[in-house]
Amino acid sequence: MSVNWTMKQTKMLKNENYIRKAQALIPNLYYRKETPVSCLEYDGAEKNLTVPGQNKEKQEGYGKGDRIVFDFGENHAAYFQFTCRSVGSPQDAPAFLHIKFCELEKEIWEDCSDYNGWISKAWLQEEWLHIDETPSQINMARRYAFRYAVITVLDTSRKFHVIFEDVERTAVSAVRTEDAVPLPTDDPLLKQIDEVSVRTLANCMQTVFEDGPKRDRRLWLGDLRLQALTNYRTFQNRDLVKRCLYLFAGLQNQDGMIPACVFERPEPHMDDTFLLDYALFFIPLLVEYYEHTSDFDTVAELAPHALHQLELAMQYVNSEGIICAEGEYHCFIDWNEKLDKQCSMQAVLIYCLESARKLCLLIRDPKQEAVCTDRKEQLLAAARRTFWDSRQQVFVSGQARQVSPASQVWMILAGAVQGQEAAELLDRVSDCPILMVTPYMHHFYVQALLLSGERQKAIRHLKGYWGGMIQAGADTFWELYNPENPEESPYGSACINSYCHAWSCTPAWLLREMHGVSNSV
Ligand code: RAM
Repeated sequence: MSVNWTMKQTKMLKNENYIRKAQALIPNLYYRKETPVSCLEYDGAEKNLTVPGQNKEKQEGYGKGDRIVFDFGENHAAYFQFTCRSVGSPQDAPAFLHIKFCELEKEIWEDCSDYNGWISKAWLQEEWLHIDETPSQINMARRYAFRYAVITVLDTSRKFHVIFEDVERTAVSAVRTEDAVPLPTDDPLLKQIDEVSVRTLANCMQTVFEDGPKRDRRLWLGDLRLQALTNYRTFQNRDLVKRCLYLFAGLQNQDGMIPACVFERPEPHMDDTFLLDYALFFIPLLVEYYEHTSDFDTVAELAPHALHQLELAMQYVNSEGIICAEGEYHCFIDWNEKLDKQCSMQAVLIYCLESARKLCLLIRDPKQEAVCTDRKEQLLAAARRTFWDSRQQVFVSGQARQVSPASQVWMILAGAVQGQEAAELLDRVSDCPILMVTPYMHHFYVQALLLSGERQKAIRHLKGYWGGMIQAGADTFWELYNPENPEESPYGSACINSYCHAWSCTPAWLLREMHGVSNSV
């Protein structure tokens, strides 16, 4: 599979006033020096890390083919630095090193040299270094996401070997995990899931809410919404959300559509990627921002842009009341390539019409509010007519009338079915082969369970799915997790997957909500 969401001939309309407001909110970052909790060796053949002999580390040093793993104990967005010294005869050649940064232990053994997926291999976290003089203090310029730094000595010479000293990393984030509002639970697994969620979010909070510190390291709208919601309950950093709101509102295409993602540097600019569901999520994002901050001025200023996303989407609603933007705009929903998204997209539109209705109430526009209510009813009725399969008692999607959990989840979130009926609907697709593969989609599944009154099942799912990642070695949650296929990747290889991905941080929000932790900022 290869995905192309690029829109040709896109012009950027930049609102300098909004961008100025966004730039005034660039946060100061926290930097923390950390040293490895252990230094280990392995020979490459065996997946076995061993403690190096005292001699080797200090006197003999490391030569061609040696590999050393510095384990920092936890995955973090960080800069890496060390001193390289030589031992033996005078250094008569450069020391040649390969350095690889791994979020998970399994990546230490992974050979990604033949990676040929559709996302750039430049995201692979590795560097080749020539060190001409020793001792040399090496400060690696790029920021990485890693728990393990793996140094392979590609060559020294017959005359000298190298040793590594003062190995440390400088972890960086806009927040400190210790400042997160605590979760009052005695359940050890939920505590652990929460800790990992909070760490995941903290790593993704940089000068914007990044999707992942390994990749793509930028602000995506769908990810932002879930991060913002989790942030209100944990770090309560209102300004970072506000900054991101202004970045999106300040960078639109010629039709006023908000892009799926934006870049910060060298100057804020938009990507020419547009996703209809993401653009629509600007509406609930803004309403939720108000609900958690009471910042009316920002909401009033940005509301017209939010409501405009609705107008853009409504253009694609056909005479039967069904959204058909295919060929014009894509929508995301989940990374399962087999998923038919038509039904989910209709539900997202209905869901966002409800948010738009709330927004109109907030800005005291009763006329618009009534329009939203009418449209919502029409689209709901059309959805029931078109997608409800009364024989199977499920929502189906597309020409092939595909049954998927995603379609049911989104229809429940859109309010098409409620209570016991919704709970039974979710039960009916529990064995469906069209799996949800991202924590992003699993999050909405948990929300649908909660909305259907299935609290116990929601907790069970949190424990099973997010707990499953922990069992598989996660200390931050992943971009993608399919328990049935651990190597699943939308990009052609798991080498490029991100193992600290913000949209998977939501248990920290859901659990606080379930435990009644307040949400004011
Ligand atoms: C991925 C990003 C991001 C997601 C988009 C749709 O490449 O990492 O998390 O929002 O795709």
